[in-house]
Amino acid sequence: MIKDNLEKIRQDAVKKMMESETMEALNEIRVAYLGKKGELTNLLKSMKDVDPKDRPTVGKLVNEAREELEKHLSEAQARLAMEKRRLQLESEVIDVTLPAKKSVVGHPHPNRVALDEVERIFVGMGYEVVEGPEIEYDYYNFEALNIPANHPAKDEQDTFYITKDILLRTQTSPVQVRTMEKKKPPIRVISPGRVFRSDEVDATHSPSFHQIEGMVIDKGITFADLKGTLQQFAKEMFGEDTRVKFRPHHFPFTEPSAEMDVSCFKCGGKGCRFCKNEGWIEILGCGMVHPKVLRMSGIDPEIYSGFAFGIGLERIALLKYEIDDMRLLYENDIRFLRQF
Ligand code: 2U9
Repeated sequence: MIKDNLEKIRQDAVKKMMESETMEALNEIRVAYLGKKGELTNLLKSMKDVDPKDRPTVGKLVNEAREELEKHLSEAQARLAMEKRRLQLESEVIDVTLPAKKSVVGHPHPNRVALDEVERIFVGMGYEVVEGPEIEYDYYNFEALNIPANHPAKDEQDTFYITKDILLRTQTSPVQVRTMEKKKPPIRVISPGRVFRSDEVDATHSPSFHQIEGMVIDKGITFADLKGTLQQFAKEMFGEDTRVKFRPHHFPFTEPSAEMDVSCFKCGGKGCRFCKNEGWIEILGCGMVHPKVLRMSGIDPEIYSGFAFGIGLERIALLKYEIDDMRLLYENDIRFLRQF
């Protein structure tokens, strides 16, 4: 009787193991037949009903059945593991003949392209590129530059103040002031960077834009050095035939001060739509560093003199690449950027 039961259990278990399709199902079969409360264990418990003289034989048969089931179990486990691996490999198959996906790469911003060009020109003349903080003390942004307390630029409507003494720099000049405090002349630096002014956004204004300022301090520097340097810059930046013209101007930090125009690089100076028929395009402001500015930063104006200039980077980029709205420079639409 028990032998018949055993044979039936063995046959059923082997059949189920061979037919099992998942590891989970196989595990359930293992528990059902070989587990603590499984069929084979139950059968052993019923040994008490077997005639004692038959018990060794029956016990041996049960053990043999257990060994056989365990063998089938591990075979089924190996079969299912292989099947799982096969399905995984099948799903991960790569068709190496398919064309590769195009990776989306960015493009240098027109500001970056223009700045690279300006830096290349001045580094070529022996200038060092220096940078400084965008959050500045009122002292470095205004006072050290001879901008008095009642100057319109200091108005809260034009400058972003963080506290009474701390602000977002409105120009990169503080970098040159810090350079003068640290280094002895000769000094030849350009300082590109982001500046902030409380302006409404339109085609030519933004509350955050970029400047490149430059400064040279040494013994015997004159306005002729300023003119020669900026003329050479204009030629390299806008073409060998470019002419320059200086108009008197006023800045608190330079004396004398000027604005520099370049001959229109579209029409050569004859007058066109691009230069609004003027033949000239305003490019930068400049001047001889004010003696008070030199003295405040620890440089003796009786021994040294220097010139400085300031260029609006966006203005240069807009002109050079004939872009008519500054807002396009801040949208970072890759279709726009790719044109430059
Ligand atoms: C120090 C002394 C003098 C920097 C200068 C200008 C003239 C100038 C404008 C250009 C366009 C600002 O972005 S813009 O609106 N800048 O016209 N900047 S001279 O003079 C300095 C700088 C530092 C110590």
